[in-house]
Amino acid sequence: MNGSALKGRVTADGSSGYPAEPGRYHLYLAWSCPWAQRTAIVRDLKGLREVVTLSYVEDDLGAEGWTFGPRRGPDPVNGFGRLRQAYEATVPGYDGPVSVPALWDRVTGGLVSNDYAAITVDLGTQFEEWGDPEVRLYPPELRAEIDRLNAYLHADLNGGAWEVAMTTTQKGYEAARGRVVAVLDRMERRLATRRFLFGDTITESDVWLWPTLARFDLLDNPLGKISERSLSDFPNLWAYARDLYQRPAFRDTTDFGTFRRDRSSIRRPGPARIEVEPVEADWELPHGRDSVL
Ligand SMILES: N[C@@H](CCC(=O)N[C@@H](CS)C(=O)NCC(=O)O)C(=O)O
Repeated sequence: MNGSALKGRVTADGSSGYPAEPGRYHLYLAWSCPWAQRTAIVRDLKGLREVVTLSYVEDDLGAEGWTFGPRRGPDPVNGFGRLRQAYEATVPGYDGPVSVPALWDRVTGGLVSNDYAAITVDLGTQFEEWGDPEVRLYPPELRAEIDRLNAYLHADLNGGAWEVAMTTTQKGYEAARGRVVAVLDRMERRLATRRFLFGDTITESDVWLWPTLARFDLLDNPLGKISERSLSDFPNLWAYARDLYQRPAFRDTTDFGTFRRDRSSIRRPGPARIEVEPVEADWELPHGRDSVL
């Protein structure tokens, strides 16, 4: 799952060759993809809807890879039929992985990056001239801690949930699901006394955690058979997840329908797994988190 081939960076001063500018960059995303969603959330939280455009590929990854089509609309920038064409326009003869998110540059006529971690940081920090300066997703004084927490979340929760589905041994299954549940328990405790992971404002870490929480009951848990507990069995985490969902940046970038589809064929056989069915939750319930600081 790892291995972003395109590593360009957008910078406020343009020193990287890709200066931050309004109307110049475009995000190619897929509704189902949690890493892609992170970039859409950051764009929205920073108030960059008018500055960086975005569009979505079709929901299903088919034999041709990601394609543009009737449900999610055409490619509004290049009119490509397949996302692969954007990669080929960037690197002639490109034969590596074609993934979302991918950031397109209208000026050079190629992709800047398909590295979701770099894209969220650049959107969150390099567009200050146009974005909302009050929104500090990656404040310098917290960067080391945010990076540490994000690495942990990514390995044990985001990637961990995937490992549970992919493991073929009983031992691997028990170990992998234990790691996922340990993250949920830890975050549950952390959020007892803090509204967001780093206190009273949303940071990059919340943007990393949330897409997996949003997919837990409908996708990751029924797919990997991770835990008998659903998200609502972690009361702080569940209220926190709703607190975020009830903001446009999270709500407008989420389509629960794309998480609901049956992906059980992906799961590897081998381990005897617990029974877990998809759970429909009410994301509109009041979250009651205003008093948590
Ligand atoms: N580029 C990222 C990956 C982002 C990613 O995994 N995107 C998935 C969707 S969530 C994708 O586009 N996969 C395409 C494929 O598997 O062919 C990485 O290197 O880790």
